Amino acid sequence: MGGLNDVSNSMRTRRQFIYGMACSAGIVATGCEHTTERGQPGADSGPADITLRIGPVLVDIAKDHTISTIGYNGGVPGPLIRLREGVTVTVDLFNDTDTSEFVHWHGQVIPADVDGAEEEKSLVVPPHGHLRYRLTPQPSGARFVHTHVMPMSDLSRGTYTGQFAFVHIEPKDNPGRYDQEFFLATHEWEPFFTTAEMEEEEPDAEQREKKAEQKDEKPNGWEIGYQRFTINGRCLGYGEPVRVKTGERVLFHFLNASATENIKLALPGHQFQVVGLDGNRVPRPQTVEVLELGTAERIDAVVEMRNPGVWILGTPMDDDRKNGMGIVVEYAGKSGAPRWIAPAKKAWDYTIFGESRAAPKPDEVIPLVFGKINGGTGQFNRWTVNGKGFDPKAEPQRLRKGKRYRLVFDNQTDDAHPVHLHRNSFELTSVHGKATAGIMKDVVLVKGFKKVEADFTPSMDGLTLFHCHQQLHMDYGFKLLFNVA
Ligand SMILES: [Cu+2]
Repeated sequence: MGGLNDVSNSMRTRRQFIYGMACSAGIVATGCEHTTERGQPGADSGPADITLRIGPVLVDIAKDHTISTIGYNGGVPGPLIRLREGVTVTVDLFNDTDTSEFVHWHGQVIPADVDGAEEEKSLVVPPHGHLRYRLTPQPSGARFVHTHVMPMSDLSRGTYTGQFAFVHIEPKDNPGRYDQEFFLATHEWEPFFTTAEMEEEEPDAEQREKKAEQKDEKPNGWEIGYQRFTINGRCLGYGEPVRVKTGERVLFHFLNASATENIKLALPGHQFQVVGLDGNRVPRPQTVEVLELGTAERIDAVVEMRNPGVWILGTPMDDDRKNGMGIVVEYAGKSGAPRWIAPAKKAWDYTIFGESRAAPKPDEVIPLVFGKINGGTGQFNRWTVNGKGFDPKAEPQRLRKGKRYRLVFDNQTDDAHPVHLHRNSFELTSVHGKATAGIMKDVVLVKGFKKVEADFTPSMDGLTLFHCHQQLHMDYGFKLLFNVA
C-alpha cells in the first residue's frame, strides 16, 4: 500500500484522519440505536468510531478571501473517513446549527434509516442535537458523505455549503500498485442566481434539432453561477501543491462535491489511467487525457509521473480555472510558474471502460422520462420524472428484492442530469445507444436529449430514493421514491 497524502487545509497528518475501528466485528447491524437528545448517552455508550460535528466553519480559499459556511469537524472537506468493508462502526453525529440535518452516506448499501435522506424516513440530526447509530460499510471503494437537506432558494444551505467528506471503504483485497494516494474534491463557492445558461459543451445535431422542436411557453428560469472554484477548499495556486517525484505512480481519488456543476479535469503532459468509477473498479482500465465528473461522481485514476515540471491539474474552462478550479502538481526539485496546456476536445465515453457484451436481460424495464417546465425569467424551473414532479404523498413505486430492473433514463431536456440511485449500485447497460456491461456506478451523467440504461438488483428492503444530484433540479421536483420489499 502506498503512502497517504492529503493536500487540503495545510497538509493534514495521518493522525487527523478518522479511522473506523472494528468494535464489534462479525455483528451486522440490522437496526440502529440512537439518541436524539443532546448529551443523553444511547444504549451503546462509550466513544464512537466515527464522529461528525456539523457546524460553522471558515475556509481560507485564497489569499485574503475567507468563506463562511457549514462543514464537518471544522474543515472543508471534512475528515477523510476510512472504513473497512463489512466491519460495523458506531457513528456519532452532532449538529451545532439551528436547522435539522441529514447526513447521507453516498454510494453505500445500508439500511434506509441510516442512509440519510428525508424521503426514505431516515433518522434526523436535530438542531443542536445528537444522533448515534451503527452502520456496516459496503461495498468497498471511494464513497462520500454529504448533507441531504433541500435548501430550495436558500444558497447558504444544502450542498452549496462545505458539508462533504471522503469516505474510503478499504477492500478486503488491495487494488493495484501505487506510490502515493491523493484525495481531491472540487467545489464552488459564492453561488448566485442568474439567467445566463452555461453551455457545458457544444450541442450535437440531434440535440440542436430536439431543442428546436420544443416550443416552451416560458423562457428558462434561474440557473446557478459561482464566483470562486476550489479543489480541497483552496483556489488554484493558494493551497499546498500535489508533490510528486519522477517515476512515481500516483493514485488520485477525484470527487465532484459540487452542488450543481458537472466538470472536466486535465493534467497537461500527463494521462489518466482510469481504474475506478464511483469507487468501483472498471472492467477495462483506459487511458484518457480529460476526465469528466457529473455532480457527485468519483473517478479513481493512476498517473505515471514522467514529465518533470510544475503543472496545473484543472478544468479546461478558462474562466473557472482562473477563478480557482485547479491545483498545482509539482515535481521534486522543479520550480517556476505552473504550466497549463489546453487539452484536445474529446467527448467523455463511459463505455470505453466497459465490456462490449450485452448485459443479462432484466426481469422488468422501468422507463424514467426526464422533463422540464420552464419557470420563466426570475422564477424556478420545475422538473418532472414521467410527467410528474415529486409528490411526498404519492405511493412509492414497489420493487422486489432480488429482481433485476432496467432503469431507462430518457432525458427529454437540454440539460445534463447526474442522476443518482440511493442504497444501490447499478450496472450501465447502454449509453447513448451503445451497449456496455460491467461498469458499476451510483451516479450517471445523462446528457441533454440522450438516453442511458442501467440495471440494478436491490439486495436490501426499504425506501430507496432516485434523484438528480443537481441540487436545484432535485429541490424542484426531480425525485422518485421506490419501496423494495
Ligand atoms: Cu438534473
